[in-house]
Amino acid sequence: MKLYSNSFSPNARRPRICAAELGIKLDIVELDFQKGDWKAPAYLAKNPMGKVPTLEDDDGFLLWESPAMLVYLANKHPDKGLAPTDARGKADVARWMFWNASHLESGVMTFAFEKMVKPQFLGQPTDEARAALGLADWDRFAPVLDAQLAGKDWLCGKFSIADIAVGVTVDFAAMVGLDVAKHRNISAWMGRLRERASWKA
Ligand SMILES: N[C@@H](CCC(=O)N[C@@H](CS)C(=O)NCC(=O)O)C(=O)O
Repeated sequence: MKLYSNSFSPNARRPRICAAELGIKLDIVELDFQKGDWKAPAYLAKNPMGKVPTLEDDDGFLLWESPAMLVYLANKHPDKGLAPTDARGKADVARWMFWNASHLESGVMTFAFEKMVKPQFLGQPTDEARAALGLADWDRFAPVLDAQLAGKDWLCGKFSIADIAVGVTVDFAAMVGLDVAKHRNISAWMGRLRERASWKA
């Protein structure tokens, strides 16, 4: 199975961590942003968004959107128990993955784009008003996650793809300077995630 990826991409970390949890070997195809690999016609034919990651299974099945990859990989290996099989368990995991993509990650990415990507990679100035919107989203949504994690080791009862989906976002939030440490339950949970062999790999 191939993963078109970039080593700086937080989104690409999701399928990489999940594959490591499942013992799947991924052939990583590193795309060079500077060379425009992501916008080349051959790549756009695999992923019309021109983004990473893209997963390509051995029979040519193509998938983009990292949370969908988590669902695909976990469902290919149901014996590993990374995704629940009952209706409520599935809905709970889906809830946190959709919540992350539409709320928490959206704010983190806005902040990261303004504070890191624009100045460091694009040579453009930060739009402080947009960065403040990202920060406001973080300040609004991180407490929801912190409350969910009170008294729990994992987001949805046992370790699942929801922890991978949301944990990658929180790791990235910390990297771009958002205050993760003040949220004690999130910090403890991130400590548990970072101890996993898949996370370290
Ligand atoms: N929702 C997508 C987001 C993918 C994404 O935005 N990837 C970034 C790298 S982390 C990218 O390729 N950016 C290049 C661009 O937007 O042109 C996913 O979860 O896979």
